Amino acid sequence: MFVKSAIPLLLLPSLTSLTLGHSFLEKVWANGVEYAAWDPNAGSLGTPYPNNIPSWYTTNVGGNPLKPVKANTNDIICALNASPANISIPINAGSALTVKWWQAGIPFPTSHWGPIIDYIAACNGPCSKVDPSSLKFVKIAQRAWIDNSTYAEGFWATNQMIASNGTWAIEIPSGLKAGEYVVRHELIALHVAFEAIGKGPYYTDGAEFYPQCVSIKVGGFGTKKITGGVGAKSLYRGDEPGLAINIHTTPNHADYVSPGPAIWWGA
Ligand SMILES: [Cu+2]
Repeated sequence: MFVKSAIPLLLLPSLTSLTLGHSFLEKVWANGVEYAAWDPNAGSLGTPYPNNIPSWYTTNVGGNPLKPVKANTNDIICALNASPANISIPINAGSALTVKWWQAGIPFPTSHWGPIIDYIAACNGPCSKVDPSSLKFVKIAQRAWIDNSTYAEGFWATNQMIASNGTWAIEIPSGLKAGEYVVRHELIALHVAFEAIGKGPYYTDGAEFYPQCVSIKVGGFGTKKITGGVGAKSLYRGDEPGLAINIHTTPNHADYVSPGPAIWWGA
């Protein structure tokens, strides 16, 4: 009994540092304008959600991951207890929405090898009023394994984002029809993805999902309309080949297949 109660105390320092090592968006850039992003840590200390931030509200203190068990819950849409941003920032179709991940002095842990995937969904009206579970997402970009350098697991998109000081550029599809959209930008960490091997869908452990949403407003005269998207709760099960995988056996993952749907025709 005494031994058992001592274990959580011994684990506490390492769990605390892991929590601080996860991440969320610090800044966003669109059409040359810099915006602050929502800081859930400040929120937990009483800072109210501002009215001039394009990244969605969440209560995800510490920027913690979602596990496969959450892949069919509302939290997978735009992070824990997310609700829409109050503003949608102007951006030209065909230009980049750039985001920056940052928490506690680093972008993200280098040990969290994995893909970076971007989705977009039409709000069909103001994104500030949208019901998150009504959003139908299409995939507009994905980058996963890059080469066999640097680590025993190879060099992945998350490593590239870290090497770029936490920044990542998301190209908004050229010719996209004018309107408001939610960009769902996501890191997936695979360092413990092996835990889900052979466990079936929505297992408690396995790959880690870090979704972040940003509301944008596209102008112009584009004609590409989003059709055929899926709700975020239908993107992943956790037992796909790209999510139930041991990445520690080789630095060569040239055969890696990113999870989720195919890239949208209009991207
Ligand atoms: Cu982690």
